[in-house]
Amino acid sequence: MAEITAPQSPVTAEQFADEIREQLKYTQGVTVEQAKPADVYVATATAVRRHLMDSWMKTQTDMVNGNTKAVGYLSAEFLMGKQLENALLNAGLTDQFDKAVKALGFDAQEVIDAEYEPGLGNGGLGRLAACFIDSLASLGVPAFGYGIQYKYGIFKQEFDENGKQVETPDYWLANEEPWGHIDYNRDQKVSFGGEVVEENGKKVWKPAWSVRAVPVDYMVPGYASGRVNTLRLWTAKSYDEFDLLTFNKSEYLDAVKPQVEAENISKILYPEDSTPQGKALRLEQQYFFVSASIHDAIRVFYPGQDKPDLTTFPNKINFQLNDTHPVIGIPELMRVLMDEYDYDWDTAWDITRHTFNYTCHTLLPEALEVWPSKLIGELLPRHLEIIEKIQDQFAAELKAKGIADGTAKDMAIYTGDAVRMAYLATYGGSHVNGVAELHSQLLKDVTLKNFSDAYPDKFTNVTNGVTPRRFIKLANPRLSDLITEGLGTDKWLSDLELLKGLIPLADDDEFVKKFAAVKQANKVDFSNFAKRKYGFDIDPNTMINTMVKRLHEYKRQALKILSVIADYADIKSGKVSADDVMPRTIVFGAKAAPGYYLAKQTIQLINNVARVVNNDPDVKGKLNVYFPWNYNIELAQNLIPATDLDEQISQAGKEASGTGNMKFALNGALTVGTLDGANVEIRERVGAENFFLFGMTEPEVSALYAKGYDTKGLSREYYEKDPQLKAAIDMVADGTFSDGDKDTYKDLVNDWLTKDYFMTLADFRAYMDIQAQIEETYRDPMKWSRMAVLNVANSGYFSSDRSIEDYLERIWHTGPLA
Ligand code: H2P
Repeated sequence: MAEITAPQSPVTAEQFADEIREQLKYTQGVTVEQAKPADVYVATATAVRRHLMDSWMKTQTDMVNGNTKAVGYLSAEFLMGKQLENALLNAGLTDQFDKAVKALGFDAQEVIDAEYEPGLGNGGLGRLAACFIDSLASLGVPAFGYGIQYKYGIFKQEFDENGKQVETPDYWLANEEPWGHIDYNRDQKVSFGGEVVEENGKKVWKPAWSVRAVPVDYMVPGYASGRVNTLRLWTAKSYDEFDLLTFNKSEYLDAVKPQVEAENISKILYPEDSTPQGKALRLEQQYFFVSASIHDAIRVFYPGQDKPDLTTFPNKINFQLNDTHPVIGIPELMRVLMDEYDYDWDTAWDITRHTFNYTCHTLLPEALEVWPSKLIGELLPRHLEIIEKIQDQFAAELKAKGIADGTAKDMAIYTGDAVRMAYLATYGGSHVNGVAELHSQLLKDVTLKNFSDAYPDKFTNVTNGVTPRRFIKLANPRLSDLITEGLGTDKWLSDLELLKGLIPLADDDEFVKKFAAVKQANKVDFSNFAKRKYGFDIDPNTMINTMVKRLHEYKRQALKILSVIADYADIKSGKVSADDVMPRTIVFGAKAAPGYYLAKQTIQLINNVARVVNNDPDVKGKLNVYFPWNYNIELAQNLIPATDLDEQISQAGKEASGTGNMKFALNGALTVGTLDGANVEIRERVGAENFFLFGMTEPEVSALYAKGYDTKGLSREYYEKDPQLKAAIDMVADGTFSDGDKDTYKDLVNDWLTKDYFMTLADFRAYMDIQAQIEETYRDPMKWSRMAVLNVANSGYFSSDRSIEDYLERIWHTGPLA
C-alpha cells in the first residue's frame, strides 16, 4: 500500500452532505429536491470556503504578527481556472464530496461542470501567476496575489461558417460566483488627472477625479500546508452613484455617466496583441490596481497606525512586478512615501528600490510597454514629475559609473516623449529575472544588455514551473494513481523531484504497459469529452498530436498547418499511399488577439484545412484535424493527459519559456520542439534521446536575419527549392481551402513568400524530417511509452514549487510562516 499524505478533513461524507444541504437551504433557499447541479455547486463551494476559513484567518494573523516577509504578486492577469475541485483537494474533501453529492442524488461531474470558468488572463503569463500563488500557499509562504476583477474576461471564441474567429464578450459574473468575497469596508480611493501645485514648498497633487477600488477576496488554499493565502482582485466603483440634479431633469443617461466611467476601469481584460495599446484605459487599469494594492499593503501591515514607520516596508512585503503592466507602482510608491507620509526623496527611493522586483516574460521588443509621456502627464501628472526625477538620478548614476553618453541615452527611462516601463522596472527594482535560462541569458545579452552591463548583480533567472496539483492530480487522476503506486507514496505532489523514482520503472515492461494503458484510457475520455462538448468524432486509436497556445506568428502554428497540408498534398498526389500513413489526429487550440490580422487568417486556414481534410474520403481515418474553439483551462486539463505528441515549435529565441511544454512532459507526452525557451531545459533533463529536436538555433536565426532573410525576401528561395513546401503553399494559394477563392489567404501567402519574419519556411524541411522520425518511433509502442515514462520521471524540476523556491532564495529572501 502506498503511503498517503494528502490532506484529510475531519468531516465524514455524511457530515459534508449535511453541510451542503444546509447551504442549499439557508443560503440559496432551495430544497435538495428542487436543487439543480448549479445549486449544489454553489452550496458546495460555500461549504468548502467555511472549511478553509479558520486556516485563512490564522494565516492572515500570523502574517501580520510574525516576522516573515510576505510576497505581493502584482499581476494584471490571474488565469485561475475552475476552483471547486482544487479547493476540495486542498481542503481534503475530495472523497467526501464524491460520496456526499451521490447521497444527495447528484452526479459529481455534473456539479463540477456547473462552475463557469473565469478567464482573467490571455495565456501563459496569467496562468503562471495562478500556479505561483498556488505554490506560495502550498509552501506556506505568506502572500497576496493582487490584480483586477475584470467584469469581462478574455473573449469567448467562436468560429463562423467560414472558419473565421468571432469574439463574443465573456460576462462571467453573470453566473453565480461563490468564491469571491467583496469587502466594501476595505476599499481604497484611486485618483486621476488634475494638476500638481506647490503649497508651502511641497508638491501637492490635486486630482480631477477618483474611483473607489473595492477588494474582492479569493482564498488560495495551499496543498497540505494548512495555509490559505489571499488573491485580492480590485473592482472599480463610482463614488457618486448618480447626479440627482441631472437625474431630476430626466437626463438619466447623463446622470449615471460618472458611475459608468468609473466602472469601466475594471470592465474588460485587454487582449494581448504584443503591440503597445496606447490606450488610456489600459494605463488607468494598471494604476488602479497597483495604487489600491500598495495602500492595501500599508493598511494590512501597519494596522491602525497613522504614522507608520515605512522604512520597514520592504521587510514586510516585496512586490513582484509580473511583466511591465504593474510598473507604474514604482513612481506610485515614491509618491505615497513622499506626499502622503512625508519621507524625503532618498529615503523613499531606498524603500522603493528594496520593495520591487521585476519579471520579464518576453523577448519581443514590441511587448515591452512604452507609454507616451503626454498620456501619463494627463492621467498621472505627479507621477510624470517623479519619473522625470528618477531619470535625472539614473542619468547621474550612469555618468558616475563611466557609461558613455550615447549608451546612457539608449538606456533612458524617460525620453521626453515616452516612458519605457521595462527600463523603469529594471532600474527601480532590486532584481530582474527572465523565465527560462535561455531567456534570461538573451535578456542580458540583447534585450537589456546595457542594463546588465551597468548592473550585473541585478540579473538572475527563475525558470517557470506549473502546479502538479492542478495539472497532474486533478487533470490526470489515472496517472496520479499510477505514479503513487510506482513510488509507493503520494508525497510527490508536494515534492515533484520524487518523480525521479520512476526512472528505473521505464525498464519494467509491466509498468510501461500500465502507463500506456493510462494514456489510452485518457484518450478515450478525451474523445468522449470532445464529442460531448464539440460534437467531434475523434478516434482514440490514432496518435493525438496537440498544439495549444495563444496564436502568434512567433509560436508558428503556421508551420504546423503547412506540414499537415504537405502531408495531405502527398496523399492526394499519390506520392504517398494512404495505407502507409500513420493515423494521426491533430488538435489545435488558440485564440488570436482580435486586431491581429495574420493570426486570424491562420485560424481561418486551420479551420478550413480541418473541414477539407476531415471530409475527404482519400485520407479518412489517416489525417484528421480538429480545432475546438475557445481554448481554456478546462480544455487543457482534458486534452493534455490525452496527448501523445506536443508541439513547441516557436522560432528559436522568441518564446521566453513556455509552460504548456512542462504540462505535457509531466503528463507523458513527447515533445517536438526547437531549442527555445524552457524546451532547452526540458530536453536537458528528459534526455536528448527522449525529445524530438529540430530547427535552427538562436544564433543560426540571428545569422539568417543578418543575411537579410526578412528584408530581402529570402524565404522565397526555400519555397522554390523544396517541392513539398511549394506544393503546400500553392494549395493554400489556389483556393483548395477556400472553395476555390484565391484571395482568401493571399496576405498570409504573400507574407510567407516575401517576409516570413519568424522563418517558418526556413525551418520547414527540418520539421518534415523530424516528423518522419516521430512516426517511426510511434510505430514501436513500447519504445514510445518508455520515452514518455522518462519524460514524466525527469520533469519534476518543472514544478512551480521549485520556481517559487528559486524566487525565495534568489529574489525575495523569505520563506514559510513559522
Ligand atoms: C508569456 C511568454 C511565455 C511564458 C509565459 C510565462 C508572455 O506567455 O510568451 O513564453 O512562458 O509568459 O512566463 P504567453 O505567450 O503564453 O502569453
